Amino acid sequence: MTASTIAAIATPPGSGGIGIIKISGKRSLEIAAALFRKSKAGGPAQSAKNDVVKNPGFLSHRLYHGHIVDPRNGNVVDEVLLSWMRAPHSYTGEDVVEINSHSGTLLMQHVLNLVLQQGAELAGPGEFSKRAFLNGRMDLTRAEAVNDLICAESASALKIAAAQLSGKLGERIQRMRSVLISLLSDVYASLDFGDEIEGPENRTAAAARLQAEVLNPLAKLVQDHHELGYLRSGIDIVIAGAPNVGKSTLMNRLAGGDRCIVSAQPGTTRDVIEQRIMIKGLSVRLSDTAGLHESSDPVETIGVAKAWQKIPGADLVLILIDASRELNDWDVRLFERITACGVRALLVVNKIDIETPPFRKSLRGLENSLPRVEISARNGQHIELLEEEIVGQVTDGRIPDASQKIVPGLRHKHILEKTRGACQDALRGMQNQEWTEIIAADLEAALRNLGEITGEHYNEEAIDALFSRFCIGK
Ligand SMILES: Nc1nc2c(ncn2[C@@H]2O[C@H](COP(=O)(O)OP(=O)(O)OP(=O)(O)O)[C@@H](O)[C@H]2O)c(=O)[nH]1
Ligand SMILES: [Mg+2]
Repeated sequence: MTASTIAAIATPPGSGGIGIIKISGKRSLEIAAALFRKSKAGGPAQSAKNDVVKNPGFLSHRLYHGHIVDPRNGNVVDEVLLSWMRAPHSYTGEDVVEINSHSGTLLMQHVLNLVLQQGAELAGPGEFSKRAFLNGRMDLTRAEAVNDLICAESASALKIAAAQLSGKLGERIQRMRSVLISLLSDVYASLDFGDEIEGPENRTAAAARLQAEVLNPLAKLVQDHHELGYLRSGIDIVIAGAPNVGKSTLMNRLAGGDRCIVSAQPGTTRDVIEQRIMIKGLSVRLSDTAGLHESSDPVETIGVAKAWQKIPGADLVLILIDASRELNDWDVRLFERITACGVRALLVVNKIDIETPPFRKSLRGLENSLPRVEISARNGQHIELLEEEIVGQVTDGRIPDASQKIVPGLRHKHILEKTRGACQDALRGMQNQEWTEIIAADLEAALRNLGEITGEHYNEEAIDALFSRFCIGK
């Protein structure tokens, strides 16, 4: 357990009914008690057990009404509710005090300052969660899930975080670890006792077990990261095309608002405009971009460059073309250049309400090289079809129930792949009758790697980096 006592404002800044100042560490109750004047004089009822003996006047996990008083002048600062959660039965596993004050930026800062003046240190981002992890209150996957819950931007992201917080990913990892431990103990035994354990049939059985109980589940987790990652973080869709084809009109239509300027003048949009929207339950970051063409205007040129930067990283690009005019060489070159980026793309034929007869002939086969939807962004025709096609491109047509899913994040995926490499080496060793020591080393590496996901094995820098992405007060 860490020696210092830390404190921070745990609720978001701004005015509101209640704000919470959280203190964690050995001195938390002593510090809070120095600032708190309880409403009713005297201690709690006789039922008080150890808590009262150790900390006169306070029972763990109870709420106390009273006032925060500035000890330097006796002035009342706020009327509050105070709770004390005795170690180890708290979020961090340490003594924790929470002061529920009224929420105002200055007021809470004042209360926090008083707490710091009593000797608490200001908590860094994620420091409460880091202590919870270091004190064994939760493994790394669950600590990460707490942050995911806070940052979730869609219902599916919330469900995945909740499943991870309940320990689903951690349990899956632990199951594979225990298989590796069991395989390793057989390998060690064969080192001690020689051939009778290490015979070829035992190696075949060990290889089969490694494949079925570790390598296959590892592959499935990596696959789910790729295929279901959109449930966690949503997808990036970029609307791209020549000037004036109706990109901003489509953005406004899909977002159901008036976010982007639309005008008959080409070159209206000059920057990337992002908006988070939901399409049939799918969380989407939608980007409208500047019309792609060669411009002499320096501002427009920057906008076009930004659009090109955005395209390769998209999960899906909607390539818009305009049915009210013939396609020209530039349109075709644009189409080819976008598809050459290797991104998933959809051809969206816009303005079908004013389609011109020569348009079809000018398509030159483009219409068959990508999935295609024909719409009128202005009057909303076939927008529903477009939305279905978008969802179909990312999923197999149906968004699965995220509460049943384990979807590893990016950090997990990297470690899972590393583990897979080590397991494949061990498997090859078993199949090729390699030295037992070499197989043992590969299995040990795999075990260590998996331990990085749950936090059994960690290096301090990586842990600091991970928790520093959390918010202050969590
Ligand atoms: N008739 C018709 N007009 C449309 C449709 N979509 C867009 N327009 C019109 O086309 C013009 C250009 O629309 P924008 O949405 O500004 O086009 P853009 O691709 O964003 O243009 P830039 O930002 O200049 O590249 C506007 O006058 C729109 O009203 C459509 O489906 N049908
Ligand atoms: Mg525009």
